[in-house]
Amino acid sequence: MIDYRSWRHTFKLDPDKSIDDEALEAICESGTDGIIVGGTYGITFDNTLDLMSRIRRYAVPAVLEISSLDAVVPGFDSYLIPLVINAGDPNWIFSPHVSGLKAYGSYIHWDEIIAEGYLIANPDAGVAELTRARPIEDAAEAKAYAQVATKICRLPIVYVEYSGTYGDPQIVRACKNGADEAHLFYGGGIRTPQQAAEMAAIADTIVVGNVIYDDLQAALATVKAVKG
Ligand code: 1GP
Repeated sequence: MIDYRSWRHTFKLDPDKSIDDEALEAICESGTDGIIVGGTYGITFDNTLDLMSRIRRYAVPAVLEISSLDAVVPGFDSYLIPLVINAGDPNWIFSPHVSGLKAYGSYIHWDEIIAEGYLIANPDAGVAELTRARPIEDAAEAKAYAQVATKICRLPIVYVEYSGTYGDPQIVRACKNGADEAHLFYGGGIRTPQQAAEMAAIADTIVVGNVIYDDLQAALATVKAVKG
């Protein structure tokens, strides 16, 4: 299993978005701790396999965050399995997991599987629409969600997902308090070194996504901001 607890910075690459070889090399050789492959829409076996094989030219650890049962590609170092803890559509809590285990259960290497309590904090994100995520009322509620994930469900990771917009540090801090010893990922809207440093001071690991495709140099600058 990958040592995600030592990760401070990751890039998230979306199989549905194109990235040329030069940009991919810069991302993989940037000094980031790991690459997460994942996305919400348009994820297929073929585009996931293609991206994985291109990332595999580099030594950086690569994990797949599974969002579609049609796109479970062997060959990653580990597999992140999200449980959407504020999903308004209950089918998003366990149904896909049951289907996945029925289909692939006998092939699973359990030491490669890492479950994450996924808290969707940006109501405008595609994944919020897909899962009909319940809005988070305030910091106390955010902390309670993190406690549900880590104290009740005993999940090792809480992932605060603000995908597409920069989050509220108070909400992220409340999640960190609730998560206690569990590991906190933060992702969403990081575009500058200052934002990277601010969220990395609260969360254990930050995830940088969209800016890779809009402004590669800005994306690369977030690594140094976190890892020095
Ligand atoms: C998305 O949390 C990641 O799943 C990163 O968010 O794309 O907004 O950087 P951004």
